[in-house]
Amino acid sequence: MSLPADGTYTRTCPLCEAMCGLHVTVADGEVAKIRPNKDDVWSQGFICPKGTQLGALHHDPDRVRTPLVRGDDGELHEASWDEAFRRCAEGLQGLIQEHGIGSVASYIGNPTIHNYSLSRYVAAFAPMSQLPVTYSPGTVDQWPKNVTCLLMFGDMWRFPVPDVDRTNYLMVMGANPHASQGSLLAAPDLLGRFEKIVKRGGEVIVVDPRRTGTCRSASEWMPIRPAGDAALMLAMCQVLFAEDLVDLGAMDGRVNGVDELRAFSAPYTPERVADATGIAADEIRRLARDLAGAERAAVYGRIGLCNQEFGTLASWLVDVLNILTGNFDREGGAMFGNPVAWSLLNLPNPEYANGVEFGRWKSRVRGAPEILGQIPVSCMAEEILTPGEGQLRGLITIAGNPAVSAPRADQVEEALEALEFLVCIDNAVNETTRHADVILPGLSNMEQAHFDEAIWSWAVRSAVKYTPPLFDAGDRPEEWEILLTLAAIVQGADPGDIEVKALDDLFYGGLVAGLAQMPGSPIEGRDAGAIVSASQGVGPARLNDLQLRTGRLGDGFGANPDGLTLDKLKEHPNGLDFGPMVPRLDEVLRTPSGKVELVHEHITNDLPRLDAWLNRDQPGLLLVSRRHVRSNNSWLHNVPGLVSGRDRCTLLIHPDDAKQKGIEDGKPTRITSEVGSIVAPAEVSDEMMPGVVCMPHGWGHDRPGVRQSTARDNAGVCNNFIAPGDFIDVPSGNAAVNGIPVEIAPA
Ligand SMILES: Nc1nc2c(c(=O)[nH]1)N[C@H]1C(S)=C(S)[C@@H](COP(=O)(O)OP(=O)(O)OC[C@H]3O[C@@H](n4cnc5c(=O)[nH]c(N)nc54)[C@H](O)[C@@H]3O)O[C@H]1N2
Ligand SMILES: Nc1nc2c(c(=O)[nH]1)N[C@H]1C(S)=C(S)[C@@H](COP(=O)(O)OP(=O)(O)OC[C@H]3O[C@@H](n4cnc5c(=O)[nH]c(N)nc54)[C@H](O)[C@@H]3O)O[C@H]1N2
Ligand code: SF4
Ligand SMILES: [Mo]
Repeated sequence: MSLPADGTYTRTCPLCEAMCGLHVTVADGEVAKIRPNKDDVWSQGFICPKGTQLGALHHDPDRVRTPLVRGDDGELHEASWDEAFRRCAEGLQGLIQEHGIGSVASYIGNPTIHNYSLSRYVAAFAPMSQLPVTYSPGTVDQWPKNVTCLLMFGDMWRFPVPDVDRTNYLMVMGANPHASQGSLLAAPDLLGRFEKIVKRGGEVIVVDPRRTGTCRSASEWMPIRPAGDAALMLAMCQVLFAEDLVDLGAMDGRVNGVDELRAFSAPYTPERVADATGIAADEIRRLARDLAGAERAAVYGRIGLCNQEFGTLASWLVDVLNILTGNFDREGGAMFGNPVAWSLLNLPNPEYANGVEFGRWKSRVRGAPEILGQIPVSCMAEEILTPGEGQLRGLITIAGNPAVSAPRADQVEEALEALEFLVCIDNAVNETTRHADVILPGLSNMEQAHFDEAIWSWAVRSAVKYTPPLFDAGDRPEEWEILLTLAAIVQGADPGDIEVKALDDLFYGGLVAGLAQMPGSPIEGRDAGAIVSASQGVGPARLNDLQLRTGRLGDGFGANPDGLTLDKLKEHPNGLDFGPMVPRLDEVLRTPSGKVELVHEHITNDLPRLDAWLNRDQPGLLLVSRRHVRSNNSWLHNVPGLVSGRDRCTLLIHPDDAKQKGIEDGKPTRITSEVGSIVAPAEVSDEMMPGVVCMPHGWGHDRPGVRQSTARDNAGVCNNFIAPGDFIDVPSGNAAVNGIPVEIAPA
């Protein structure tokens, strides 16, 4: 293996949607420092503390570089790739022969979307392996938004994005870019962009039970009781209709359901929802009037609106408000991103060619309906632990850590231990992978290329950039090769006979042929054979080139000779920028009616549940989650530079609540939900609204067998041990990990 020469290299950070440009300086074959790349056309010198630590991640002595296989002694030992794949074949094929293919499932984790190989090749793994069930943290994340975008616009992965650079009024609901750096909203230095809104005389209102760091860059904090958002926004709709403030603007004639919406929202007067939301009626009226009155406005909602009890209603109402106030698909409002390379996620889904259907099958144990092809991840443990026909016995995790990230993580632990066979494609021996029979490590980010597959679809500007690999990975396989090999193994192949290149040709050829025949695809009607033979490279690079060349600025394989190709893009290490978002609803819309569907019964059928919530006695304390800029879900706590300083895994509690419960700052505190209890140090702070307490997720690393020394020393506790698995947003099946009723006491 050759080491990179000393020098400074241009890269893109893969950790979050900000996609920051970096300058990585290498000395003596090691990353010596990482600085922001001021010339990056997209991030222009912005960076956060995580980006500077990618070298530590690459050089992490605990990072798994060689496959690990469980030996007769019960321990994980290094093994050759041949041996590891042979063990996968024995384990998986044995289960499938005896119990059928339904006895094995996959779990596809969050880093997948940020990884050059995985983001493009999970699309190959699913059809080629034919595993019937896929779990993902999507159902603890954005599933409600996927449901509403599919029903309203006809594409579950096409999210309206607030045009933060040109708006004058922004409502930020259930999002904390101070920590997350933006989500389903790609824009580096989002807080700087918020500050500019305020500076140009506009307003940024943060609606959140916690006065987050984002509030410092905003003009106003509007505290809200957890799960109150749907009621708040329905009341805002009621005001808009009652005061004749509805003005569709450019959406006039392009929307179905305005009258139905008027009727649905009529009962939700501000007075009716004030107590439950914790927001006074006149404040709700003010919000509605200001939103309608602003010259350019946008409402933006994120995970606090999704992984809560009314995730679908809330996610829906965000776009409803943008539409009713004439702020949809226009500058300064909510718009669709305009990617230069198309994403596999945005291809038309043939399953919904004749309309969207939910509940086409149900989970075995709980009877949970399939929603968008998945059942809630909170079903996974019970499917493993409940004996009987159809029991789940084998699992393949791909870049995921459900033993920390999923609700009832304690039960997930038990279930992973009970599995007959567990394969993990992962670079760490952590809470999940410590249960594995085989761990197949991917390359580090610096050993592979980078070009975000999907995130540009919800970016505030139309930009594009490519990063080549920096470190040589030797003859270790890339993750797309691992995925194709595993898919073939699941299908019964002998590992010795698997030819990855042939499988890749099969996948690529099939994809291109399918797209050429697919109405509305980027290459509809083109000669598939000609495109395949003119394509270059293998694996994700070939696909990446296709996505770029057949994208809106691509060379179209000859149709537009001056257009972009991956090779041409490589000549621009700082990327290319093609300007801000543009109105493009007509290109994006894929509903059967050809109009935006403002109202859909799958969504509005959930209103009685909201009514029951409005009528019920509000319980005592409610637990919500938070993120921190120096964490990334569960997997950056092994980087010393990111866990130094004071303990971040604390229970935030308002001084009044602390006093009432006898809780002292810094003291161990017991937090108990209906399913369990954990202990964490209290952090008394008036940044919480009274009645709401807050814990970060992603912690709890001191479990036997975890081989992450720094994370073990900074273990924290796992808040998902007390997140009930059956507390969900019904229309999407998404977990509600915010708004959990809890009791608090000194420990
Ligand atoms: N540094 C860092 N960045 C990340 C991540 C990370 O772990 N660390 N994770 C990445 C991932 S996977 C995601 S999905 C994104 C998420 O990105 P964001 O959506 O910005 O997520 P959070 O920072 O958790 O902010 C959610 C906010 O919702 C609030 N909230 C909770 N319940 C409610 C409620 O009922 N109503 C309202 N209005 N607000 C509520 C919380 O108090 C919190 O401030 O971040 C990504 N970026
Ligand atoms: N209580 C609560 N729970 C939550 C949330 C919350 O807000 N509150 N947020 C939810 C959200 S939004 C999400 S996205 C999920 C995250 O849920 P998961 O995706 O299950 O968890 P991560 O912590 O992101 O785990 C990532 C795993 O991928 C591995 N990994 C990292 N990079 C790579 C790579 O390049 N290749 C491979 N093969 N492996 C890699 C890491 O070692 C780790 O094991 O958590 C959810 N859980
Ligand atoms: S904000 Fe931080 S983690 Fe996100 S891409 Fe930029 S440097 Fe990386
Ligand atoms: Mo997420």
